[in-house]
Amino acid sequence: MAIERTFSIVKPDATRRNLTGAIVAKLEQAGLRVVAQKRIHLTKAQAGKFYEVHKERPFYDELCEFMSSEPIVVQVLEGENAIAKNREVMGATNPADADAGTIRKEYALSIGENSVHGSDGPDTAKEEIAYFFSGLEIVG
Ligand code: DAT
Ligand code: MG
Repeated sequence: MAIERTFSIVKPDATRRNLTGAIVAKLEQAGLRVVAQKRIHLTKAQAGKFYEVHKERPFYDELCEFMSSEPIVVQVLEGENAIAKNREVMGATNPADADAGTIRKEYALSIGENSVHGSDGPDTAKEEIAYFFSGLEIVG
């Protein structure tokens, strides 16, 4: 398996509780390298564009409100099989279903306030990285 890059977010519920370092530690322990990282505060419109794929879902408005409520930390992660590995360390969307030891099992507050985002495939990883980072900001 080749070295891959994926896109990750430490969400507002986690930045608010000072969990950025704890989450990065779990990502690093899983063999993922942080090759770009910055703290930003999205507008609701920017969050809406990022989550556009979910715009017909009943939770879309609440999701965009939440993601723009407080600062987030956006990251590019690199490693072997990085997309699947990151999804594994994150755990299931609903923390009630997440495996022990995953980020969401340990830190998520609810299905909505679930501490982290991770790209779900190679195409979305590429798009999401390009939405937040320029090539010069990614240092592998
Ligand atoms: P994931 O973040 O695991 O890729 P997703 O892409 O299906 O999950 O959904 C994006 C985000 O939307 C998710 O992290 C939290 C929110 N969400 C998903 N399902 C929800 C629901 N049933 N109620 C409230 N928020 C939900
Ligand atoms: Mg998703």
